[in-house]
Amino acid sequence: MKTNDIMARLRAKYPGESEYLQAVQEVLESIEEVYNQHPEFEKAKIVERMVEPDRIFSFRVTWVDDKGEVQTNTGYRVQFNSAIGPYKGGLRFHRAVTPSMLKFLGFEQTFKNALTTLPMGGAKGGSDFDPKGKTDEEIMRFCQAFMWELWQCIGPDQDVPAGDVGVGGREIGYLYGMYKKLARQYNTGVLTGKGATWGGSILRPEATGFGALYFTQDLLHHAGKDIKGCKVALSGFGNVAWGASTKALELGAKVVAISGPDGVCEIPDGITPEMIDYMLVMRASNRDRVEDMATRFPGKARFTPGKKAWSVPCDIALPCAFQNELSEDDAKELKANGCWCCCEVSNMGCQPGAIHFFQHNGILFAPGKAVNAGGVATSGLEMTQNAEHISWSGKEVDEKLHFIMDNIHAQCVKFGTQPDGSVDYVKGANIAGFMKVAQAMLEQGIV
Ligand code: 2IT
Repeated sequence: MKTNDIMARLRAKYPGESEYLQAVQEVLESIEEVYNQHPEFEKAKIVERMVEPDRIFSFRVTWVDDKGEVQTNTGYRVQFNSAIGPYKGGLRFHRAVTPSMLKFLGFEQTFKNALTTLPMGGAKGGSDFDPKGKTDEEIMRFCQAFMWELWQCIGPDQDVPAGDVGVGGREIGYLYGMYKKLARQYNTGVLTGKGATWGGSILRPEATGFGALYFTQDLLHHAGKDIKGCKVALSGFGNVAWGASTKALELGAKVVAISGPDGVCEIPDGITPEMIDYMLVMRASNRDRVEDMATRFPGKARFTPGKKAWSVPCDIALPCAFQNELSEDDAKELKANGCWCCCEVSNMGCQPGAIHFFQHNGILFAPGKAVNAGGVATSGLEMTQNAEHISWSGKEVDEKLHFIMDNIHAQCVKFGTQPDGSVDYVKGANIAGFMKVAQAMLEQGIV
């Protein structure tokens, strides 16, 4: 297998699918050497099969807004790979959603889910629906119309969607309500991220952020460092940023910046629990503005329009928002301001130039598919609870989540340790995830 040849073919076949091509290239570069030591992979054309989604559903979603006007969006579900379990992955509602974006996310999800050690294949879905400025009623009608098309593609042992950007507990509720009506079954295992009183797992909302901080702690310990007293800059103010801030505070770190599409809020004395709670209000408002934090907490949070979180001096950077949100220039600015660690919490949050810069300038870096896997891992735990018709306590879920994150860190160390003793977490995560999926595909024959 030669990465360059495969990439040339994919570029010709899928021109313009930049996010998808970027994600594939990163994985292929990481695994090429190991892959070529396995002639049985080459014979079964594992890579050629793995980079193509199993199937993509695309559908029209028509709904009526509050003014009575008819609106049409496009919905998708990319079922990427089912070698190690039923399709599993979130739904993203965002104006910029394209098939390329969902293909990259489904591809990443396949390896991430393998890292969790739970039996889940990879998928992603969503719509170019823009939640910004929408009312609660509009969100509900859109979710209902979306599920009307999606419901026959999913099922507890077939494909289990969850949340992602623009899809949280509220949206999962509306989606589930409509699913139940159409399927005429109380099939809780069909979606994860449900409310705690109707089949949801305790701690699923916190899990991505908590897991990311457990992983960060492991990475720091491995490097002989401690998170206590560290200054953390993070992007976003949604579900992931909320969970990450909560755990960062609990572990004794200080969150000095959060950000949004409108700019950055600098918080010199560190974020408080009250401010963390307010993130939930900001998310539910659909205003998509981080400036609201500074308006609500004048004197504590200082808003600067047009700036990113990466302009604020910190020890640890945690991208928690969107793909490619941290550029090479941002990486250089972070370093110049004293940052020495970046754990990617968003999927593919760092541009390739930024990762290259971190890795060649002594900055500890770990990729999203390892760092953020606690979210989908806890979705897997939700599926188990649903299948058994039971509900675990927060303590039980947290212990399992922590164990899974420690295990993912250990897999990265196992497959990513370099001759000089340092750990290449990108390589480690990609090889560990790839080997598991590849082996399963091999054992299941040419399908
Ligand atoms: O990117 C992700 O891992 C998620 N959005 C969570 C997916 C899930 O099925 O919980």
